[in-house]
Amino acid sequence: MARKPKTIITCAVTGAIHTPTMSDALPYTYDQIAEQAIAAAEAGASILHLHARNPENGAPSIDPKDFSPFLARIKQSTDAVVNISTGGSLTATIQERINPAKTFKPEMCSMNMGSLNFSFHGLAARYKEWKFDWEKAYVEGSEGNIFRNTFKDIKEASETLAPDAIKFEHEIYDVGHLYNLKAMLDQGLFTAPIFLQFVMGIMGGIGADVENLVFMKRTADKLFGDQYRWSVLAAGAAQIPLAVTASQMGGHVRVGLEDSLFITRGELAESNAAQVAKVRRIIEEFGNQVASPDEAREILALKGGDRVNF
Ligand code: KMH
Ligand code: ZN
Repeated sequence: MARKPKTIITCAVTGAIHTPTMSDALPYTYDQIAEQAIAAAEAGASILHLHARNPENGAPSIDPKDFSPFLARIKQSTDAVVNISTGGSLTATIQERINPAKTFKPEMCSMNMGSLNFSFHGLAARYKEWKFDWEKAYVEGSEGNIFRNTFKDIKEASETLAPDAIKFEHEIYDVGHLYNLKAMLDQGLFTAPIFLQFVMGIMGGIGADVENLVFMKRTADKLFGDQYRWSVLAAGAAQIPLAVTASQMGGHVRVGLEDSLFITRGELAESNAAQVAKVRRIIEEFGNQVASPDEAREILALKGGDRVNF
């Protein structure tokens, strides 16, 4: 019998959705981001999806100077693949958003495959007191946000980053984004194997349930045949259940405090590593093996950790 392919765990360490008030575990200083990323890698994450934050107040940052300190530490302490977000702001231009990836030339970066309403304003009602001034308006203001990723934006991003051989984590928030990706793949903008991240449960995107996942996967099979690898991230309480389902369907998984602050329904996770350890334990109990960073490099055809600029 053929061996089951290994499962890649990505850990998205801090993101730009949650705010410091929502969990004491959410890392935002350079040291906290580095320490939690390294611990997540030690727990079994072979890819680290990284955003930066202002180290004083935890506000999301896309300034390369807020990436440098933790990138250097992560590189010294782990062999994990670094994936830098190009979606760290719902209001900045595409050139501003890709600046960190252009600067540091990581092995991977995110690539958001369509424009959508992207809102988490519903979280605001849960908190009466906020740790920092910016948080309440930021969370409430997402009700009016359009996350802009036009065809032109995506083309500009991929053409700017192409000379650096960065593999994209294509963020697919709904089924139409698969068709966007297909059209752009056919134009020669991306290199196979492409890596799809099915993003489920964001307000503005597809809901997080198994039927939707099967539909997305079937559509991807139809469009991309054997030219793609895939993973699932589900927001909030669906995170670990849908990750386990994905792993049983032959997909890879993404966890991390970027997309869910919880370890189980109603209980905050104490760290990113705790979520990685939990999903790893379950998927191994169900018969899968977790990919090492070098195995992830092979599965996704990455350029190698020695060809980055940090
Ligand atoms: N937090 C995800 C829902 C990006 O960084 O480019 C979206 C995301 C986008 O990870
Ligand atoms: Zn992200």
